[in-house]
Amino acid sequence: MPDHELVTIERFILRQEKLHGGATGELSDLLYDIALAAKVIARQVRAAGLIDVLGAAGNRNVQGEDQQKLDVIANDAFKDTVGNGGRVVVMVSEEDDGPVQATNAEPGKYVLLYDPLDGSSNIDVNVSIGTIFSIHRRVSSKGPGTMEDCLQAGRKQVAAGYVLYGPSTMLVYTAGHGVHAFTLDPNIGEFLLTREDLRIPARGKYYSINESYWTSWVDGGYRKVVDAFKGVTGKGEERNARYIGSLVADFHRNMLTGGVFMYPAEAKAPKGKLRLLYESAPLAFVAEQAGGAATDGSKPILDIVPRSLHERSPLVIGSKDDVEFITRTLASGH
Ligand code: AHM
Ligand code: MG
Repeated sequence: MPDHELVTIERFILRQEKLHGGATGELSDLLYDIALAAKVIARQVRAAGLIDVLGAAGNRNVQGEDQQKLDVIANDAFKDTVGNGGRVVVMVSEEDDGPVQATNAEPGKYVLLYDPLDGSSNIDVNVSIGTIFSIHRRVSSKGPGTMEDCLQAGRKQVAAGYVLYGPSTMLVYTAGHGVHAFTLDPNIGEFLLTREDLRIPARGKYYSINESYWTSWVDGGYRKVVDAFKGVTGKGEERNARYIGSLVADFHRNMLTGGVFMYPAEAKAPKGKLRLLYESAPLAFVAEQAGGAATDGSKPILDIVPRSLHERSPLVIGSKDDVEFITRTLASGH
């Protein structure tokens, strides 16, 4: 791409479709719809301190209207854009108990699984938050989407990505041909290509883990890992620490600088905290496409076959060498 060429996400997706062939354009349309939802959410997030979107849902504002929490607003933005865009048959959201069927008379062939606004503890304190999305092809042949459509292994994803609402809004996605990043230019309202074929460094600069769970990690091997990263073991594995507590922000930083994020099982969350279908699996697809790796501690995240919509899994994700080091350390006993 010449230095001065401005490539919008629409143009880029169209080019990718031509390059990789066989596409009907439906996936491209779905990705545009997701980009539109991201713009709607970004607009709300930007105004979060100004309008009554902060705080708990269920309150009434002075006009007597129901106030909505930002994550409810974000979920609705997806339903309004993607839910009736004609490309999906069914959607699964962190915010909804069960699957939500598309509202079109003729639904599309894709399944969308998403976390509309992740990092809830950071929403009210003006710290970066994100959206995560995962796309599968439906496996049922007709009618409403089924549980079988929703419960597919991560390896079967056709596309996945995230949106980071930080100092600028970024959308990062893969459709199985590398990872590409776009930055929202708020003046023209377009996502512009800013990084093509993003690669995560093999060895990271940072490790990210909530160390306050140190005594309650179910697998004590994580204490060995963190000791190594702190230099306690003296084996040259020292890293710097960064933990925002916003998965998308922690993951994105590690993607750019190299690093590894861990959320192990702990006493109060025996399968970890993060949800497989719309948090761990999509980021695992992005990580692998960028040359990184993701595991639950013993097997690749993308190989796990989910049994329920909101299933959780431990997560170790990021730079390949670091994920391998952690897997080896966990396997070596302690
Ligand atoms: P959420 O889906 O309720 O927002 O929780 C997920 C978030 C992640 O963004 C983050 O990595 C994690 O929770 C932080 O959890 P903890 O505060 O236990 O470290
Ligand atoms: Mg979440």
